[in-house]
Amino acid sequence: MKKYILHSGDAMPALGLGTWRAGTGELREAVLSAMSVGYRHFDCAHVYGNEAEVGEALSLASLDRTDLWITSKLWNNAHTPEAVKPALERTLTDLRLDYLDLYLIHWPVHLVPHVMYPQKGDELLAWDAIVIQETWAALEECVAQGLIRNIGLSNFSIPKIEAIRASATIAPSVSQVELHPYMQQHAMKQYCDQHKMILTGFAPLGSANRPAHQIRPNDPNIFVDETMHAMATRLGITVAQLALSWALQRGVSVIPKSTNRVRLKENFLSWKITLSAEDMETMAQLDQKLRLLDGSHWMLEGSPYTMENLWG
Ligand code: NDP
Ligand code: 1BO
Repeated sequence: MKKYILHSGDAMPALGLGTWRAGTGELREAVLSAMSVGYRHFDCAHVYGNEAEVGEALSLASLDRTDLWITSKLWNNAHTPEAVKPALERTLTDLRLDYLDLYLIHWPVHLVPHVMYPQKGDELLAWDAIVIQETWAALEECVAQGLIRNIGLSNFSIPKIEAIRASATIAPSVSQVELHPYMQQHAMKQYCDQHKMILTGFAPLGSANRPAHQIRPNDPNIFVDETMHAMATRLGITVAQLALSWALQRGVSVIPKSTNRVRLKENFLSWKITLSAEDMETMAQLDQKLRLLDGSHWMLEGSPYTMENLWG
């Protein structure tokens, strides 16, 4: 498997398994299947509510810890500096690990402590209510204590990453953002290359299983895209493999979710596919700069978050 080298010198497998919205009871088997197929990178998060299932599967594997790459994410209700280490320890306990390879701040959104999913606007705190640089410093302290090897950001815009970099002792090593043929993230890729950060694309297949309230009637779907379908057929690969190999060939890390053994293997094999320059160019033409997961669920009535201040 192709690997990307982070600031620390650690090597992250380019393709990993996503775990969001994997059904209860099916993720343990999916992680075991994935490991048998060759996956070594797993993308987790406390808010997914299934880290214990991942941990159970990891504990059953006969792989060295150093052969695995485990990412998790700090949830939005634990951004105060004193909340960071307890949140990390909970994740480590659930995953049955001594350390994480990578820990990301999940969203640039603060929630009132103990609120997992806000139901009303006053359960969200304004962005300046917590100094995110202090959250970052608490993560750096966890690195110093050997609980995390690398730290990064998820759903952070370039100006928000810059604000962290300005005072960081340990620079962010990964930016995880939505990335698929309709949301290609060229500016973020250029920024990451400039700062030797790794860009990880979430929802690389278009997140068909995202919550219903996040699906708009006219949202495009890579699986019914005529251009992609024709190209995949000509190349003798699947549309999923086309989307994943296109991202990998751009130097992006991808974390497709599947709990189906056949699709797990199909996705994994994408790293062996090479597309021609012409096919890469055709894929580039599909960009719509379209967020399928646009964060509108943070914009409840009375919430301090807007599209402009979330993504700007
Ligand atoms: P994906 O783009 O990975 O799509 C997953 C969906 O595609 C599932 O319904 C899956 O079904 C289906 N699928 C998987 N492989 C194939 C295939 N080969 N052919 C057809 N269908 C397929 O969406 P996600 O939203 O899950 O994103 C991937 C991961 O990124 C998440 O699981 C999570 O780890 C991370 N993420 C991070 C976010 C963040 O805020 N940082 C936000 C969103 C995601 P099935 O399982 O049945 O195969
Ligand atoms: C709200 C959680 C999005 C998936 O990471």
